[in-house]
Amino acid sequence: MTGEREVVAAALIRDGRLLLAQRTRPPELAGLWELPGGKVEPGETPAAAVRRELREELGVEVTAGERIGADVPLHDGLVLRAYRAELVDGTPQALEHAALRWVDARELGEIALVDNDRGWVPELVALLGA
Ligand code: DCP
Repeated sequence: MTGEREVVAAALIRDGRLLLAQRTRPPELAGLWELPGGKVEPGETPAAAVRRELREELGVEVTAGERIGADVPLHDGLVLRAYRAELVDGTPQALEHAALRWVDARELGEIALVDNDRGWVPELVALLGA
């Protein structure tokens, strides 16, 4: 029993742009943009969860890198953590999201992110080299 279950979110950056995905659910989050990810399964490492979630949601192969930003406590004992990710193979597709966008630092500051991801913006802007 660990008590705390992790949700991973991936900061996939290419050519100075960050990949954002537009949620379809639940209704209160639909239309908002997030770093793609999801719950770590029992017995799974966070890095493996990043790889699995991006395979499922975007149809791409990635490697998971270092953590960025602060932990975000969620409901029900979940904690949300962001990790860098590098694209290894494929082109991201919105398999489970409404749409995808590659945003630069300026666009990241203007887009409607889910509240939970907003605290990471300063670190993300720094990674985008703005
Ligand atoms: N979440 C978030 N920001 C992200 C990714 C996730 O705030 N960048 C939140 C939304 C949910 C929780 O984390 O409250 C779990 O995310 P998902 O619903 O996307 O994860 P799963 O698809 O793994 O969960 P399930 O299928 O159980 O709904």
